[in-house]
This record gives sequence, structure tokens and C-alpha cells, in this order.
Amino acid sequence: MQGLVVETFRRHYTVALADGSRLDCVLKGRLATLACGDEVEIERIAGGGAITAVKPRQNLFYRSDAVRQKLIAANVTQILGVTAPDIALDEMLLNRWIVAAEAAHCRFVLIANKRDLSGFPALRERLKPYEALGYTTIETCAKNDVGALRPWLEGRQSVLIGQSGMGKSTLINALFPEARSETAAVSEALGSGKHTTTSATLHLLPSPPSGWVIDIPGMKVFGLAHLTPDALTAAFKDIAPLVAHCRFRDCRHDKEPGCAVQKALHEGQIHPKRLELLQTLIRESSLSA
Ligand SMILES: Nc1nc2c(ncn2[C@@H]2O[C@H](COP(=O)(O)OP(=O)(O)O)[C@@H](O)[C@H]2O)c(=O)[nH]1
Ligand SMILES: [Mg+2]
Ligand SMILES: [Zn+2]
Repeated sequence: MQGLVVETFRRHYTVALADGSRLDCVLKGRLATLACGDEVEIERIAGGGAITAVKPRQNLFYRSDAVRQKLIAANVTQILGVTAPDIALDEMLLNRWIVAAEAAHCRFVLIANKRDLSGFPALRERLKPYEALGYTTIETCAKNDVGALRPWLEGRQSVLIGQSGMGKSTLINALFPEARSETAAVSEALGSGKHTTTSATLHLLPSPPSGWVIDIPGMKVFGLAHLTPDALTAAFKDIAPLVAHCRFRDCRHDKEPGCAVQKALHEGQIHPKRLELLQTLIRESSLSA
């Protein structure tokens, strides 16, 4: 049988089957860790299923911490970054999501939530530079209207990411009304404490048009040390085209003579914070190498 990993909990996985049913599965043998979005082969065993194989993945969405890479989701085609006017926006974190999305060849889209709040026009202004980079902003009010978001989800395999308090859970509940009851039923069946430690949950869209959205817990840090300096640079749409014009192949775009990136910076073509982040990420990457 084949299925889709929709929930992960240590080495236990909830797998959705083609007929809509769900099966609690364990991982057989020495297979590596799986993530939501993985397509798997399963065998029925007493009390559930055993995952016997994982289909080749289109891509993997990772972050890293000081010690290792952390797999967030598999087969992702879009990252949705949620923002709101009433929570201090950490733009360095937001830019890290963008880098992670680009490195995984995913489309990145911003959600500006809580459109009903008075601070919203200021948020809209703040997100304009991202529009200029080509990252669309979708405006929502998770509490009463998520219609604008729906067309962006159809046929896409998305990960929803955001700082705590931006409205991720409210968005998920509005988009997937059954999610609330589902979560309650699961925690009832397995005893309390289960879903506080659940790392990610995948919500299926009706098919057609199909697609899914993965809800991950809020993360205060988002390490990218697993990416090489070249991969990091390639993930900056504004900077990547310039580096071919730097005099030195290994230019760090700092004080090197003949640096095309510094030149663009002084001419106001790139944002200083974006270059600062690239330099920070390259430094973090070389520390972990
Ligand atoms: N005014 C307003 N409040 C919202 C909206 N969406 C979410 N909230 C509120 O923001 C708070 C945080 O929402 P929550 O979904 O728990 O955020 P999460 O931490 O990202 O999952 C809650 O009090 C929500 O009721 C919205 O569109 N407008
Ligand atoms: Mg939440
Ligand atoms: Zn340079």
C-alpha cells in the first residue's frame, strides 16, 4: 500500500491512505528519518502499519541547528511566510525563510495577516521591498476571510511558517475546519501530551485540485549552516547576478577590491540588511564546515 506522511512524532508516523483513512505507522529497519510530505510504501501489521520504503523525494526543506540538519518537510513546492502588524517582525528571520525556500527551489509567498488591525498599512509598506524582489504578499484576515489565500494553495505543496502569534493556527483552522476536531480526536485517542510534541502536521486540500499545507511549530531561530556559500549566494535574487562581476572568485563582498556587490550597495541597488545577512550566513556556514 502507498500513503502520505501527514504527522510525525519521534519515530511514529501518521500515514494518509488513498481511501482517506489514516494509519499509525512505525519505521521498519534502518530507514532514515521521514518528514511530512513523504510518500511511503506500507505493510499492515498488528495495530497499524510498518513503513517499508520511501519514494524518491522531489526536494527536502531543511533548517539546521548547531549540531545537525533538521528535516522540516519533503516534496514541498511553496513556502508561505506569515506576518502580522501587532507582533514585532523579525526581518532577518523572514529573510532566512526566503533563503531556505530559494535553496529548496520553492516559491516563496508572504501572507500579511490581521488586515482588520489599524497597524496594517504600516505592515504593507514594510513588505514592499519584498514585492520588489518578486515575493508576492497576500492579505488575509484569518478570523473572517481567507478567500484570497485559497487560489495560492491549489495544486501546491506548501509549508506555513511564521513567528508565534502571527495567526498560523487561526489560518489553518479557517482553511481546514476539520483540523480542530481532528487534532482533538487524535490527542484523545493517544492520551494527552501527544500533540504538544508533534513536530508538524500536513493538511490535505480536497481533490481536485488537491495539494496540501504543512503546519510547523513556530521557530525563533532558523539555521542555514548546511548550505554552502555558493548555495547561499544563489538564494539571494538581488545579489546572485552581481557576483560574477566581482574581481575575485572567492570574494566575500566585504572589503575586497573590485567587488561588484559593494558597488551595487553604494549605488543603493541592494539593501544593506540583505548583504549583511548573506555575510552572516556565509560565516555561519564556514564555522560548521
Ligand atoms: N485581529 C485579528 N486577530 C487575529 C487574526 N488572526 C489571528 N488573530 C489572533 O492572533 C492571536 C495569535 O493567533 P494564533 O493563530 O494562535 O497564532 P500562531 O501562534 O501563529 O499560531 C490569537 O489571539 C488570534 O485570535 C486576524 O486576522 N485578525
Ligand atoms: Mg499556533
Ligand atoms: Zn564581491
